[in-house]
Order: sequence, then C-alpha cells, then structure tokens
Amino acid sequence: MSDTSYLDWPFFDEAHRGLAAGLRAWAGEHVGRLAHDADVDAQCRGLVARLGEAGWLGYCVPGAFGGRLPALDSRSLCLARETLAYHDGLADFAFAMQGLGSGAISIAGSPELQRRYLPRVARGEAIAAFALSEPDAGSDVAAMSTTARPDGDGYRLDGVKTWISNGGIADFYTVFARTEEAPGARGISAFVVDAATPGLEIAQRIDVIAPHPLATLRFANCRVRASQRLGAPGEGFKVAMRTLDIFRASVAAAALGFARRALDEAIARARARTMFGQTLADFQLTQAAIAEMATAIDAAALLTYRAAWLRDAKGGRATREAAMAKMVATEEAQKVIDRAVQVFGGIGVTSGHPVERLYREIRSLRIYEGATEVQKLVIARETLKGAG
Ligand code: COS
Repeated sequence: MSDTSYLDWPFFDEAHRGLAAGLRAWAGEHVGRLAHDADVDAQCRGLVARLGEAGWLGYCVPGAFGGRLPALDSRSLCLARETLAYHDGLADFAFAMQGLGSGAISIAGSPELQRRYLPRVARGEAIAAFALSEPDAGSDVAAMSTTARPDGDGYRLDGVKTWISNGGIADFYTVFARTEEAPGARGISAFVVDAATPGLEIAQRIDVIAPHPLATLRFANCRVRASQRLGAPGEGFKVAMRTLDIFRASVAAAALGFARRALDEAIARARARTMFGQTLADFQLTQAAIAEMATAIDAAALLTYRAAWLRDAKGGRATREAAMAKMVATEEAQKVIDRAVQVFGGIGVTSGHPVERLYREIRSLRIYEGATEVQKLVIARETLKGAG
C-alpha cells in the first residue's frame, strides 16, 4: 500500500500501527494475489486455516476466548479488513465472516457457548456464518418469517435463509428466527446452529460476480437446545443490530482497501503509459481523476476510522457513524475503481486483471449488511432523533 500516512491519524495507537504493518507484510507474502481457482470453497477454507494459524483471526473474538485483545476492537477489525482487501478480496471475506458469524456469540452468548465456539473461530478450526436475510426479508429484517417454536427442552426451527455467506462450508450458523414474544422486531431470537444439525440443509448454492461461498439454507423441523440461544428470548433483533453496528464499519474498511488498491494500480499505469509524447500522468485530465480518487479515499477513511474509534473509545452505539462510513466508503470506492478501469482503457476490462477483479469485488459491498438505501434510512432516523 503506497500511502500509509493515515496510520498517523489520532484514531490509532502503536498496537494498531503494528497490526497494520505486520498484516501488510504477511498478506504480501501469503495472499498477495487477486486470482483464484474455480474451487472457491477450498480456497476459502484454506484462507481461514492460514489466517487462524498466523493468529490474525484472534482479532475476531475477545481475549478470554483466544482473542488478541480483551474485547472486539473496531479499529483493529477495520485495519485488518482494509489490509486484506487491498491484497485479496477472498482473504478479506474469510476474515470478515469469522468475525460477523461469531460476533453475536461474543456479544450475547452464554459463557458455555463462548467457550465452545470462539476459540475454534480464532484458530481457524471452525468456520462461522451469519444467517439473517430471507427471500422476503432483506432490508426489512424484522419481517422475517423463519420460526423457532418451543419444543421440549429447546426449539424447532422452520424456514428459509438466503444470501448466507459461507453457506455450505460453515461449521455453524448464527440464525435469527421468530419466537413471537411480540410482533415485529421484539419477537425475534438468535441461536447458534451447528451445520450438521438434522433438519438444516443447503437448499441451493448461489453464484455471484465475485465468487465466494454463498447459499440458501432450509430449516425443516430443525431442533436446537435452548442453551444454543444467544441472549434472552425476543432480544435477537437487537443482537443482530449490535453485531451489524460493529461490522458495518468494517465493510467500509474493506471498500477502502479495494479503493486504495485501485488508486495504486491507476497511478502505476498513468506513470508508465505514454501517448501523444507524454505519460498519461502528465495529462491534466488524468491528474484531475487522481486528485478526486485520492480525496474520496481520504474522506471515506476519515468517516470509517471515526466510526471505529467512536465505538472503541467512547463505547455505546455508533450506529449513525457506522452507517455514514459504510454508505460513503462503498459508494466512493465504486467510483474510484471505475475510474481506475478507465485509466487502464481496454486492459481494465480484461478478465483477471486486478482492476477488473476489483470492479466485480466492490459491487456487493453496496448491498450486503444493509444496502446504501438502508444506511440512509438509519442516518436520517438517528439524525432526526438527535435534532428533536
Ligand atoms: N443497536 C441496538 N438496538 C437497536 C439498534 C442498534 N443498532 N437498532 C435498533 N435497535 C433496537 C431499537 O432501539 C428498538 O428497540 P425497542 O423495541 O426496545 O424500542 C428495536 O431494536 C427495533 O428497532 P427499529 O424499530 O428501528 O426496527 P426496524 O424494523 O424499524 O429497523 C432497520 C429498521 C432498517 C434499521 C433495520 O431493519 C436494518 O438495519 N435493516 C437492514 C438489515 C441488514 O443489514 N440486512 C442485511 C443482511 S445482513 S448481511
């Protein structure tokens, strides 16, 4: 990464700078390529194992359960995602899903569940997934229809979850289902469901433009013990939102990593390419593009690390700031990458070229973990609340 001056910003301490430098060196050696074979499942399993062996997944869980720091640290999660995304979208995905898939256990799991799952997540021995969305409940998550009905000493899950990252390769899923304590958001509970539980099946694998493990899950008469529930009955929606508050800022950081890579690629191209007797970088039109890309990246970085710092340093909710960061960083990264493709001309749309890959990688970040439109809704609500 050519510009690392942002690490001197007051949001970071020495440990953060050490993490960024250490992971940058490791990623350059171990995942420093954007190309992947067809077998994305095997690639992803391998990445989780390597990230675990090297200790990087220790940032995804609290210290008492094998983590590197006493509690989840948003700035560390963001720096890790930004650095991995710069090198390899699938490595970022593998890291992020260990955090998102186990985040609700860290936040609301019983000590027994935390002991059982989190150390294996940190070592890369158990692959985690977050099962919230449904075919008719994506943005309006409180409209979910998967049910968890009391059944003996536990619950019986029935329903369908879709767009589930790591679906098909996960060892366990954090599943949100309707327990009906109240209508809407107050009648949802969260559960940890082992992948091998009878009644849970992978209904369909989903292929997307930037391949990664993704599936639709079906629950039919799937029995889970009450001890697998995360938090109190009816608290599941809040657990989901608290988890997303942490990981939305990290999506912004991943977008930043992609954008920084695109800018570096564009600068290298602009300096090397000659036309009309000068380099591309000598043209003012190219300079305008570079200036706008660099400024968009810094603006997005400021919002991202403000959100992460706010959560770490001040505690409490950083809902509005995380939503702002995710909206701006993902939208701006899309534009930065598009401009990088333009700088490369025809080469930029060649299959397998780094900027072509980035062009495909960035698109889903504007949708998952709350589409840009949802972030606007969240920002407006919080802003109106603050104003009123
Ligand atoms: N942290 C803690 N609690 C939260 C919270 C947060 N960030 N956000 C909401 N809550 C609480 C509210 O305070 C409210 O509590 P009470 O019932 O005690 O008043 C409860 O949760 C319900 O909140 P709200 O009324 O805002 O629920 P809505 O159904 O209106 O939520 C949005 C709407 C859009 C905010 C929500 O559905 C959302 O974020 N959707 C996007 C989901 C998403 O990201 N999907 C992608 C899939 S994940 S990969």
